[in-house]
Amino acid sequence: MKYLNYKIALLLTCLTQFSFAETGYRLWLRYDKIENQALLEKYSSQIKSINFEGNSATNLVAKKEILMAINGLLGKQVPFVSTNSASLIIGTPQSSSIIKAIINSDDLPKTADGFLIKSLAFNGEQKIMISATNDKGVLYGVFHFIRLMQANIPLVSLNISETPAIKNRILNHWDNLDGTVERGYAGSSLWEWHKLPGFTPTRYTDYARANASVGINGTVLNNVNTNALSLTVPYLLKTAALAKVFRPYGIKVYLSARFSAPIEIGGLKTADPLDPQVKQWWIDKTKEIYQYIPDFGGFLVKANSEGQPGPQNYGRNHADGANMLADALAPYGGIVMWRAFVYDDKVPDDRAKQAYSEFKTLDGKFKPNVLVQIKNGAIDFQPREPFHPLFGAMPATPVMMEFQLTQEYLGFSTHLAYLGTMFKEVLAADTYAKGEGSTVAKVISGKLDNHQLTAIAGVANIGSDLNWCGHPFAQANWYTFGRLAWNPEFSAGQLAEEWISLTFTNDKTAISGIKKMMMGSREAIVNYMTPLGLHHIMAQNHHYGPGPWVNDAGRDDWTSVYYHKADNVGIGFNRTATGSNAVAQYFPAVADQFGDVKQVPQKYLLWFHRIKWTDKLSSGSTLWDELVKHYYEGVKSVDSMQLTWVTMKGKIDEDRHQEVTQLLKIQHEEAKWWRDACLLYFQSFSKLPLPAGYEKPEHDLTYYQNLKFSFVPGIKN
Ligand code: BDP
Repeated sequence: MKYLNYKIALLLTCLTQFSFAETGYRLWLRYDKIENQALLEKYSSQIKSINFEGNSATNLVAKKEILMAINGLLGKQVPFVSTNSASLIIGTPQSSSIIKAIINSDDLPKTADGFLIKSLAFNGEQKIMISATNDKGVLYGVFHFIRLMQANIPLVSLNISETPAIKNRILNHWDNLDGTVERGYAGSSLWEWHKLPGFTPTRYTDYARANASVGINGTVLNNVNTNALSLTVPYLLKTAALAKVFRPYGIKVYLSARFSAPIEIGGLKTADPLDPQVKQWWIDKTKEIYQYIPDFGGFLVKANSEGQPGPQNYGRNHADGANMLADALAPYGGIVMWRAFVYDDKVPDDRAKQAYSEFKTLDGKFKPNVLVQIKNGAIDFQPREPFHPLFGAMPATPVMMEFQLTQEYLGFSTHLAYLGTMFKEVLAADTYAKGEGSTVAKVISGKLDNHQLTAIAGVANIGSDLNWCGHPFAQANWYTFGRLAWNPEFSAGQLAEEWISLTFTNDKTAISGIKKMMMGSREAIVNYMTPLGLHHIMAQNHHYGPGPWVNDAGRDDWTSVYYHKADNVGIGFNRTATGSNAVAQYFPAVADQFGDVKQVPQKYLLWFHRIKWTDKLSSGSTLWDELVKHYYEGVKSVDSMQLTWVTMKGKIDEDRHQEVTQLLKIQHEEAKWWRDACLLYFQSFSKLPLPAGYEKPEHDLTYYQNLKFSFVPGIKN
């Protein structure tokens, strides 16, 4: 008997441990029972029953979610009732007679997808109502309400009215049809093309839930370096199967379109956008797509960039190419997202200037359903870049933002990098396009130039890893991207807190410690990788680790020496009037600041200026000493993150605590690697010593230069 009891106890332990293992799979949608007893009782007394009328597919998934969340958070079954005695009432005035009776529909947000959560008294009873003008708005309201409960916010005097600032909030998957993910560090592609359309595992629904919960309403399924096969019928059927899973969650699918598809899969001799046969091919193809996917979102296009085909192959311009696709999509309400990430090795101009030079003159030439998709900075998702000069420079064209969530240049999924601070730095940047206050956020939300068509994209960091994003903290970037796409005015700190409380804990000290780590994390990376405006000094091709010495990469603008220009005198890219004059692409107030070595923010110094090693900076130190200081500070910040993380032991689950502990250790080693390799390399020009007090690099420069890596993720090896 004793033995049997022991066995049962062992089994129970195993079962509980297994079921409570925090793999990270649940993301921020963890609906564990609320620990704060007083709050639990309060919530339970406030939510005794739910009335949720309406039976659309979107209503059904919202019902499922609210039930799962409330039952989980309260640890008991809360019934759905059909009467107005319910304490939580959900729906639109169209779907719910009770909502219609208790709410003046003028009080609901007018913008589609907006919602209202309100405490009110009805028939002498206190109630909470979640309402909107459409079912998607209700779904967003439901997720918001769940978030309040997860974050343990008191449900009193609620009057939350929200509408999304940006209409199309889209993830860009750089997923290939063979299951690999370009610049993906979280396993392989989520899309099992081989098993589609027949097999649509729960994971696809969970992906849709996660997106909808933060307001993401679109997903581009395939890589911008695309394969025309995506547009063939077998693949359209697979795409349609995904679209079917995502549809109830308000998520549209889009595809990257290969410009030369009319040749590759259409049997035409040309892909010239002005050729009538080519135009007709796209019209027919688009019609076919809508037959399979009636709410298809549209096309994303990378053209004439890094070897991809495009209109310029035929002597046409980007507007010609985009407009041809726009015409094909227009009858169905589809959009074209035409990327501005173009640069040409045959153009001898500074790469940072090329997108602007190419697109500025096309302003006003695009059809109304075209958006120009612009990366946050003019080079390429570097740890820090000044905002792209095209923002504000194309007032007659809807322009959208492209952020990169996958950390191609920020330590892959090994380094803890909270990108909320980076997103905000760019969104809050002032373009001065129409005087002070013309922020990038205002440009992309259409407010500055009065555009109705608005969008924002994030290159996804999601893969088949059990925890979706590789690093437990990388999930925060998916979360924050969605939340900022909904409202760019949210602060990075507020969103970090929100994510921590939903993902890890509601313990106040733990939240503030983890938040501190997150808020400083991106700056730490900038410091140990590319301080003071340095950029593009990573290893070639796979981009893993430092490579400031890269000087032969097939084309100059793929080397590092092109960007830092270090020599015995100094370092930095002169982009002022005496150099490439890239500063002139900004509006005068910005150009004057960036172009003046005395006024330029130190974080952009070497982006715009060439400085002598021994020149004194505003801090009073020489450039060399300042550079050294930043590199060492970067590593020190990782030390502090590690110290803080130790204090989280016991405050959060052991599983993820251990994972992050291990990852921080690797990050620390890699931060030192970046620091030592870069400083030794730059020292070979400056010939200056490390100031006293700094620990010496572990190896010599040759050691770092000779490091070789195989099978680095994110590229085709
Ligand atoms: C670069 C990536 C490359 C992408 C390219 C793009 O290294 O893999 O294809 O951006 O955005 O950052 O098209």
